[in-house]
Amino acid sequence: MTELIFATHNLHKLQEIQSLLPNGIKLVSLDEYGIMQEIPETGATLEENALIKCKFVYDKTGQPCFADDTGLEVEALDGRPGVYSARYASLKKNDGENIEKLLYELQEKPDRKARFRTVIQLVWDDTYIQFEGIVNGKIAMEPTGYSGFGYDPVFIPEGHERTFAEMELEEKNTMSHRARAFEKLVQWLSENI
Ligand code: ITT
Repeated sequence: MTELIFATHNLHKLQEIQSLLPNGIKLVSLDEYGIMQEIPETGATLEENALIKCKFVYDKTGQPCFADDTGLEVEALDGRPGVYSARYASLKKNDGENIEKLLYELQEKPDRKARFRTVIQLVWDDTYIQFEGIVNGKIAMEPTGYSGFGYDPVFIPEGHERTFAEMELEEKNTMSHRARAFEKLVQWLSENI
């Protein structure tokens, strides 16, 4: 059994990845290692933040681990909120306020194209490697649905009529940015360990 620490404090991310795990991989949470403090995200890109989070945990534990940094990139806002998605409206990391600000900024804009981008950083025996996952879509006119987290109530993936928040976790996992990045990680592990 391969044990991998997931360097996140976000229980929704943990739940999504948990349900994507193939046989033979066991996920270990930060709680199980007693790592409770918030990991500073001071990078200027998703790539930098994923590396910071992963390295923080690897330096403390020496165990194989990975981190996920995700951003919502909105075309009409030149890619914002992007790496600042969590603290878009304020330093408080409040999902409701972030959505409110996003809808306000898009009020006058006809182009509502957006994408979620996830960068997963893995460290395995001193090998550092990143995997990217992207899902294209658009921003809804108003929040709908109660599943998921973050910006899910306003994100409609391409080819669908419903937001991620109107989908069960299993359906989101068939197409999400996170699932696509994690799939690449699993593939890498199957070829390299
Ligand atoms: P960790 O750093 O502990 O992993 P976090 O919640 O701070 O957790 P991020 O910095 O990656 O994670 O998240 C950036 C923002 O994007 C934050 O507001 C999330 O709620 C949002 N987000 C991330 N993944 C999402 C998803 O799958 N659906 C909707 N919103 C998401």
